Amino acid sequence: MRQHRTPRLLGTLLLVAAAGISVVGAAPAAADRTVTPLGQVVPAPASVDASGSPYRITGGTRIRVDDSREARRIGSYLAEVLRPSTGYRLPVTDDSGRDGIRLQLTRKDAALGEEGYRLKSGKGAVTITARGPAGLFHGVQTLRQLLPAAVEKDSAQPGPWLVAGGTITDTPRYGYRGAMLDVSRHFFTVDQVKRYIDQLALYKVNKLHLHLSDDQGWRIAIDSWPRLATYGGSTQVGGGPGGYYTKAQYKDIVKYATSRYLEVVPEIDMPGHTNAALASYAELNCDGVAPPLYTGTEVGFSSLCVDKPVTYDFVDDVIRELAALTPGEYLHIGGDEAHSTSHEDYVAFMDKVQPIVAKYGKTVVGWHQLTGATPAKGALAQYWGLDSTSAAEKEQVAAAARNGTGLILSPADRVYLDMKYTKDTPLGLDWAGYVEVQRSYDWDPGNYLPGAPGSSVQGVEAPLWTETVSTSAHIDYMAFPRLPGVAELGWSPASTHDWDAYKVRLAAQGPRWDALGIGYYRSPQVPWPAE
Ligand code: TNX
Repeated sequence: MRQHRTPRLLGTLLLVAAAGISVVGAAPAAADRTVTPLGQVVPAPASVDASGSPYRITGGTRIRVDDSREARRIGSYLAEVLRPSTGYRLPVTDDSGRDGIRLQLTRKDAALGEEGYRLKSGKGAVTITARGPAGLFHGVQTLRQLLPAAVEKDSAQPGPWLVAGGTITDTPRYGYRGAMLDVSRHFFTVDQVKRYIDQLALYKVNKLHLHLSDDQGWRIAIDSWPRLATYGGSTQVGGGPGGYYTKAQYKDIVKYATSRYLEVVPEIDMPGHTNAALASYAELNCDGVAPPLYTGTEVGFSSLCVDKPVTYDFVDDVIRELAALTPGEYLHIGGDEAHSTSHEDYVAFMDKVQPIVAKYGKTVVGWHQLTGATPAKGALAQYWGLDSTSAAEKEQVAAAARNGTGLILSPADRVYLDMKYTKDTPLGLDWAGYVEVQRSYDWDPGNYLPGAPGSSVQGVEAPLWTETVSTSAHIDYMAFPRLPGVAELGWSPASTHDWDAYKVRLAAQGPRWDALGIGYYRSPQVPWPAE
């Protein structure tokens, strides 16, 4: 019965899609959910041409991959997503053929860049082509979203498994599309971080910024200063046991992130936010006295001792060991809320520390206070101000941007995932205000900061501070449904930006999160389908 309806339904969808209108209203009837319109994806694809017959995955479908390690690996990843719910065998093969699910790496189409892809779907095949493996992987995420939400379940479901006919050609707006997890205020295990990585990958996020140190805990083993982890990592907000990553565990996170085409950006926050380090080694303190470990949530009370030579031995060792563990380009040195460091000391400190980052082959990222010192050539500043931030502070950042400092935009009153949604939502802080879903999505990174050239914007990042967040269920609830909106700001062309269309696409993600076991905030701003 359902299939008989499909051609007529499809005709309607095509007409509507051609008119550039979004397709699914709130609470569509069950039969209408059979074929997801090609454009109903988060982040919105750059270009959609809906035409032709749908492709159907069946028990005989094969996943045909190029004869390359990366394509084969991505093919197996896709098979692992599809097998439990479809109940099909879905063998991955490098036998060429014109049918099935085809994953192809070809350098031909320069316009796709390293992260773009083309997805073509028709009667006999759905073919994803990309220049680089990251593009192929992002195309696979799109394919997942074009299948019914039940495809995400881990037990056999009825289907049918149809992919609407036509072509998506898709490339990202920005190269830096990040999410930050604060593993210092509360510690999160390797498995919890992997779970978040999988969620980020669904939305084509390509940077995982790990906030590895703060007043409440030091979370990465450093061989030359072992007490940082063993003592400085031994607690967390509220006084729990804390924890830290051994080098092998950190490498495991990096490897897992890499397999999902995310680059890990590690942060060691300094010169402030350093109580855990100061507590671990008395000699790092100007008075030579180690303070006690800290389990509260105040900020701005700690500082490394800027005048002591040992401070720079410490920084050099930490950055050297961390850089050696990190294949990515960036190393984040924090630099925020150094309220216990004089301005003069702050500038002197940053002048000494940034060259250490360069010495170990990494590019500096710092919170935007770094623009109050002299950002190194090539450094990125991460802006975390709000609408109410003073014009002078915004101008300081904009002036640095005009001078060549790249920007990552993380406005706290838009994309801080630790802000409460409303006064009644249980978790989160509210110092930057309440951040509902529309507020989080409805701004343009391209002309956000007055006086900063659009070309200085490298992308966006959604930080999740964890003073009030201590479990994966908490992460789910704070990140969903805001995170996909930030991911879309990073990926989709500005021309697709439209809250009314977005909220309908976002609503269609709800059943996917249900299927994946992601508990989300059911914002009244979003027309979730009836359960
Ligand atoms: C400000 S944003 C901080 C963090 C807190 C956060 C809580 C920034 C660079 N610093 O230390 O965790 O607010 O929202």
